[in-house]
Amino acid sequence: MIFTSPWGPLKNWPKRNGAQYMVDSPFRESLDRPAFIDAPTGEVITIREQRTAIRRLAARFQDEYDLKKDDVVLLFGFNTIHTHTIHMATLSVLAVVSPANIMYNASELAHQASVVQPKLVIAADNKLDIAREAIRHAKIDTTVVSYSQMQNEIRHLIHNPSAREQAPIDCDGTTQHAYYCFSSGTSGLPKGVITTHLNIASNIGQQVETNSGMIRELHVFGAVLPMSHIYGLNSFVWLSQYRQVTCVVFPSFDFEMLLQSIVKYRISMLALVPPIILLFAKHPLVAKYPDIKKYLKFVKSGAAPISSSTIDLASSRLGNLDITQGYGLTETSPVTHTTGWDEKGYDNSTVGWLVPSCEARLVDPDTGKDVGYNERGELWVRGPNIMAGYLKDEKSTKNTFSDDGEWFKTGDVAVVDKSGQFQIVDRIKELIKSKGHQVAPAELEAILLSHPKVSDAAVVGVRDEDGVTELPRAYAVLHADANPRDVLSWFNKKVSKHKRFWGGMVVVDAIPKSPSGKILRRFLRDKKEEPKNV
Ligand code: 4UV
Repeated sequence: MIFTSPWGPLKNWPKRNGAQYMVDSPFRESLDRPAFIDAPTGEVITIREQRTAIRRLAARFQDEYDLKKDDVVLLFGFNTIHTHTIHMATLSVLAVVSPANIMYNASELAHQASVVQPKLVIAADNKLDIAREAIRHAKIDTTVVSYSQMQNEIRHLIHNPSAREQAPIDCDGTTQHAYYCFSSGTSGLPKGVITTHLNIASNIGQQVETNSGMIRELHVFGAVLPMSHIYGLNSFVWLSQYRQVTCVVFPSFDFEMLLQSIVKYRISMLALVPPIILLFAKHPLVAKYPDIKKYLKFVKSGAAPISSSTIDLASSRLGNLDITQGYGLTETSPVTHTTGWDEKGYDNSTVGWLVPSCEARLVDPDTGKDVGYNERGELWVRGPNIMAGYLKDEKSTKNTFSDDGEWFKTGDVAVVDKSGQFQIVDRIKELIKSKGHQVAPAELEAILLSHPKVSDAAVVGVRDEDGVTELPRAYAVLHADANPRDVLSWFNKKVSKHKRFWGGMVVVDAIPKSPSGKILRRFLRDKKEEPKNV
């Protein structure tokens, strides 16, 4: 049974350069409106300045950095008011943006760099050492520049009328690569997701054509989430600018600065992840800023499951504003489900309806047969926003699509009710979501197993006390003379902070496996007794 969007098909399939799609936005706010404001300093770039900067930076990328079609720019930075300019200038010249998680250490970044082979790396000033070490590890010959240098170049270009300008080069957006974000998909190590110009631009259209409250009103967006992850990338780099709303940028997460900034900049729309919604629900600081209720109108939660009770609690503390859920994956560019144009009948325990031109099936993973309304099945989707595949990884690409190549298998289990609203009820893939960040168990297991005193290991996600995030937990079989604490501190030095075993490390005699040798993750995840942590 194929489920379809209540909004029908997408009216406009943007098949050209995505940077041109942005310029052609039908929204016509004043060009003097701030496009981005830096929350800590108040620095502004207007829509007009940004448009000029994109054309001039595109030319500079060609002339000074020799960027050509299909070259890759690896971005290893915090959110800035110029991130959008860098993305659009790169896409304008048909080069590809590969954004990396700013929390990565050198070996994690080296993995991404060795897959995408960047021609240019732009790294945050305090991350240049990590970027250079990663490039050495990956044995790549590339140019590394700092964000402050790039930002100074952009500021200079805005005020240099003699600078050459390059408009977005026309291309076939259905095949031209735009992004390589990294996702572990259903299993294994993080892989480069090929997002085409059509994928990302159509996903903006798919949201705009639902005309949800988020888009209908002229909001001020708060960009708290990293623009290096598909959720922040889509919401702030793309949707906010297509809608021509002002976007207030937070280089890193600081809850009090967020609360202050909601009042200072009159932020009305926030796209968040469940642990931040929980702060709004429970943190005492919220009471210190009663005016946030005046400004905040719309909050979205996505990237991980959240309970209705947490949503309701946060909503009531914020003057009963709308908190809705969105759902998506890096591989789906990302939004496949959202709320409606007036949110009538919307149930906040669901992720809403399919977006235009996105179709779904629910398939019983055991029998391979489709299920109907109110039955659990793995969510399969298709539409213009589904990735072209994993970069240089045909096997993983093949495994993640149905045998006929038509349907993308999300690895999530969903239920749909008669109104067409989907609820995400389980995850059958290995992936752990820790505070909205992806953690790939296979990656952590491989690191643990490289310790000479670890003979077997499995990593699963466990829920934290508040139930708003998962934490990685290891089960390890150790040699008799191993000291578990030493193993753990050795491991912690090898991974970025969000991948540490915050859910503990449990020493066991054996890892439960299927006859074919697959780790029985569900058995470990469902273990009820509290294990003895190291
Ligand atoms: O690949 P990824 O890290 O991608 C994301 C994207 C989340 C977005 C993006 C845009 C939105 O507008 C939005 O509302 C949400 O997280 O991880 C994909 C996996 O995260 C889980 C699910 O297991 C996906 O396969 N996930 C994402 N959203 C939800 C979720 C949700 N609302 N409820 C439950 N799980």
